[in-house]
Amino acid sequence: MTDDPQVPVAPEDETEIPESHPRYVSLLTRHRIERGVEKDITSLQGLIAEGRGEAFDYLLGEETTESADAAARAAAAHLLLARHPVLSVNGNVAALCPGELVELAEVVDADLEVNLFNHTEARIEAIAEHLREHGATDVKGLTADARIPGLDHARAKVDADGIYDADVVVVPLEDGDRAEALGEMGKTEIVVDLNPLSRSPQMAAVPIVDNVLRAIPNITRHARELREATREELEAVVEEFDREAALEEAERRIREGGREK
Ligand code: PTJ
Repeated sequence: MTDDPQVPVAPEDETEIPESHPRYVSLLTRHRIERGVEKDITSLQGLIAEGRGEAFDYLLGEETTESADAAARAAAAHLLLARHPVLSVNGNVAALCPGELVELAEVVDADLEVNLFNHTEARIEAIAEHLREHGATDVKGLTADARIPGLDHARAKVDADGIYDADVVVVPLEDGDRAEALGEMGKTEIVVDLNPLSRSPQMAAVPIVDNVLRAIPNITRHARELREATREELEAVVEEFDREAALEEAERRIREGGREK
């Protein structure tokens, strides 16, 4: 609920939400997810996932912490070092930050691949079209001619020349099973998830505990800064990142509130 009587609870257009509003991120997120459901991009379960994420974001102060920023920088370095980076797109991230995903893919030369938990052809098509409307030229996930070993649900379906072949995969709002299975395939996983205790960030080489709305553009910003760096410099950024410390810091912040130590 908005605490500003000037802001409609369900604005028709996101430009109706003033950026100065204390609940701006939350209102914008809800608006985009709601529109995502209407367009058959986001699943109904996506609404529940959003509510869960929002509670964690509230406790994190709705800002990118220092440790999440360090994780985003390590993610950018991994993506720039990768042979074949892929950004996995589900119904929530497609609704929340389609343009930002397309931009990141361009900057690090990654593929975009739609991969869904609640898998239907109609949703895959709707998400691919939505990404194209935001500037994507090639969207993978429609062929689904390979399978991630050890997974028995629809999320195992991937493109042979996409996620199956990738060495580095960005998996925002992932389910733990697939995160584990991708790890077992030897892929480097970059997970964006507001819950540091969730199995997917716990499995990830780089867990970014931040709202995707902030995390994706932040990875892009770091990638732009690091674009001219040498392989050695990028490897040093990867090496310096401490995943355990990042997870612990995020959990401490959520449990205790307040600023980072
Ligand atoms: O589009 P589909 O069919 O692939 O389904 C996508 C969802 C997200 C519905 C599906 O993967 C799912 O059910 O996910 P979970 O198990 O609910 O996990 C979602 C995780 O994302 C939770 O840990 C939330 O805290 C977190 N989360 C929610 N919103 C955000 C978020 N993390 C970062 N940014 C957010 N905006």
